[in-house]
Amino acid sequence: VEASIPEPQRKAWLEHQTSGFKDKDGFEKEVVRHVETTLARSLYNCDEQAAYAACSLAFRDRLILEWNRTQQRQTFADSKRVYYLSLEFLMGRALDNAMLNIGQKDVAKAGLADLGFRIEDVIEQEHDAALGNGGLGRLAACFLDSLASLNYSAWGYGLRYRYGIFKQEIIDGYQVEVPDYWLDFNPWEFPRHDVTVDIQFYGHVTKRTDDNGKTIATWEGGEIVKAVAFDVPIPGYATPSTNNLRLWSSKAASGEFDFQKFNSGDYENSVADQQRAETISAVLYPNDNLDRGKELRLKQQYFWVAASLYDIVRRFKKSKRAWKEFPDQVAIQLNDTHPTLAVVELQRILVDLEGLDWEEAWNIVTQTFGYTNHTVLPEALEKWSVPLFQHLLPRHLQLIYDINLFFLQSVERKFPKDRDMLARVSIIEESQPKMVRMAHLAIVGSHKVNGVAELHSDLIKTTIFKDFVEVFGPDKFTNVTNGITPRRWLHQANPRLSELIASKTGSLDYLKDLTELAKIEHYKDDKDFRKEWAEIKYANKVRLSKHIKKTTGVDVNPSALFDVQVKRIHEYKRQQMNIFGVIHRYLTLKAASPEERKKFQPRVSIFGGKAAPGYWMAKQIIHLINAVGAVVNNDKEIGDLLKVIFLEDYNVSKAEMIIPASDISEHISTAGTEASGTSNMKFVLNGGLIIGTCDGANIEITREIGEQNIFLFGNLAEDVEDIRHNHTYGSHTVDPDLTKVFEAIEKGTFGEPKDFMGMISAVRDHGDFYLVSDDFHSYIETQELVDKAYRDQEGWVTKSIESVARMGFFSSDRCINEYAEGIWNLEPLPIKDQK
Ligand code: BZD
Repeated sequence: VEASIPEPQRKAWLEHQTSGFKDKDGFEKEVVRHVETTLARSLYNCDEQAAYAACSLAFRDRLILEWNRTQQRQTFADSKRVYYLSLEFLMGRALDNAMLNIGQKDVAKAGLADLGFRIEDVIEQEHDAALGNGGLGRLAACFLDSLASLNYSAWGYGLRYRYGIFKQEIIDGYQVEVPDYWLDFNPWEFPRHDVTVDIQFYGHVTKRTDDNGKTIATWEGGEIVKAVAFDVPIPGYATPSTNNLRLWSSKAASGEFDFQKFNSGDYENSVADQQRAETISAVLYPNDNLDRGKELRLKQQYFWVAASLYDIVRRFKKSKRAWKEFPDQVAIQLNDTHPTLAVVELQRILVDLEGLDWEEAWNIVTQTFGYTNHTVLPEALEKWSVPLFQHLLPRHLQLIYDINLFFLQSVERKFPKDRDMLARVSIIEESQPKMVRMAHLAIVGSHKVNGVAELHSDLIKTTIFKDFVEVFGPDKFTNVTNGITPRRWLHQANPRLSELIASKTGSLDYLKDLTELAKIEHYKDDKDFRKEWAEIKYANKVRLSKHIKKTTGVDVNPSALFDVQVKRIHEYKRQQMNIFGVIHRYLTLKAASPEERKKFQPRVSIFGGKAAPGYWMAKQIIHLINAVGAVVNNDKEIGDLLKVIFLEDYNVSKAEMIIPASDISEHISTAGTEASGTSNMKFVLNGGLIIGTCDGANIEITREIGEQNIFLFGNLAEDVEDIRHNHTYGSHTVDPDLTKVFEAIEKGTFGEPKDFMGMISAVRDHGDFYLVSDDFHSYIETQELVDKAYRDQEGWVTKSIESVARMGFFSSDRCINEYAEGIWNLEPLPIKDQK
């Protein structure tokens, strides 16, 4: 890189490379400079917001240098890159992470203290980057962290939503959605007004035959929208590698409103085109695990996919390589089916624009893509209506039909006369209207398909994608169990625990190789170690208690058992079972004598999570939790024995505070429904135990940490189908304890019973699809075991330490290495001056 800098600029360049802050004083100087010049504020009205801004800008300056160098290094190396296409990146805050990864948090802490600020308060000023719904979006963020930390050449591609996931307010016990406008001040993005792509929609296709008899298709007309790139630097931990996340923002192609319309007095219409274009990247769809088939969503998908592919192909073409080398230079991972149009778009580029033969193009396409599935829930599997496709993307629909034709011909050769098989695997569903099945397209267009935990990867092979295993053979299907980044989810979220661990493992190196955690198991009987372990958990609970007091007004006792369920509200995740369990506990306490009550283990039941705005049942669940809290928390007879808290607006930064404060967390989905779960890993890594079903990654967590360290209950995935069948065709009786809970609700114990009848009748009258009643008894019994285990504090601490020590497998570094080896065929790019 250095050698390519022209001589006149070389000296200045070299000086610039070492500029920035080396120590506390250097850092302060930079902060003051940014306050006074960049922010144009005077130091005597520098509040915490300004300190956050200046501190971020100071670190950003450092980051940019490493970022430029990394990009140059990757370009010069000219080796393979992976592109992670995700409609969601749930990044959370950036400053703390930047300080950690640049390795100068201590300097910043001391410098900010000199200037009169506490670093924690400064960090708190940052607005979360919340461009995601839940697990899928947060997984993408953990992956970017690992890709950079492991020195892989990797880019993320996404959409730059003007509004991220809505902010949740709880008003009178109900969820209210407030828009999340997060771009007021965002120092972590860089607009690239020179990097734009024109994206076409609508129009029509004409076909002609050239001199060689080849059919040439041309997509013409329609409308053009401009995609503008915004880049976000992604620093790695303990490495100078800083990768790029490129987010696309939509703009009217003209860039301006229509002057002609404006001058002729048609003011309103002059801005309408511009607004219509900007609508594409305006807002994140707030549904998780639900496909609603809206036109704007399909527009978002094509807009983002087409811009990203244009960018990727443009970069490849600069290398002047032959097309057949494309898959040696480029791997593209599809985060669920949302980017599946990329398969069709690449085929279109190769065939229509670059003139390759169909076969050659299709080989390139399938070698390039990998597809990750995150759900088996039928309502989440994406389908688009053929008429909508025809209207919005006419050429793509033709290509899909051709892809399907060739695919079905190959199936027919393998399974002659099996018409049913053809209908089942077809990319087109023969319904009214016809639908494009995106998962089928993703499978056909990729060389590997993976699930996100062992059980889930087995389930996709035996249920939703069973026929494809027959068609392609089992090797196309694989498992990569999810992971989480220990940098954010241990070191940043729980600095005292991280320090304690480092004091025993010898250094913070375990953050780069999480299996090093095993070393702390030697200290599980060490008195001082155990004492500090318990003290740290207590301190984290005190911190959360203060937050609870501040935000809800409720006093909770930090010595009580903290029972936490924080995740998106969904029937399959069964928050309803949890709150029914809480009601059961309340009724039991009320029925007990004062003497008996003393024997009960005090508990704080903590809930948090957003409901999709149109998900009526999820909103009812939130309402019931709040209604129960209002009664229980004000019941003098109960006092500290039971508190029920709903924490408003659960997000990444709140997770960083809540997770380290948990004693027991709930991962209680109906077996076979939660693909993996990732918060389960975060809780255990922070010394909390879990109560859960045999679902998703709970199973592998159990295998790693040992059955004695987890509270499993409930029916198994393999039995769910039969049980459901029985609900419908056999006799279905509701569990007697649950019946008592329903009676209490129907009596009006928690307010207007009709507000909660949906939840009751789902179990009693509508087949109890999620097996709440079937699992209730075993759930209650297991909760009693939790109480008992918690009363033995020494035994509990042992479980906690053993569990953390055995969590090495669940690092997203392990997970990314598995993708790199098994799917992308990608090696890290070695760095000479690695820290
Ligand atoms: O993906 C989640 C699964 O439910 C979890 O079990 C799993 O751990 C994570 C990561 O693999 N899926 C989602 O979060 N899905 C969505 O958010 C989503 C969003 C839009 C459309 C469909 C699904």
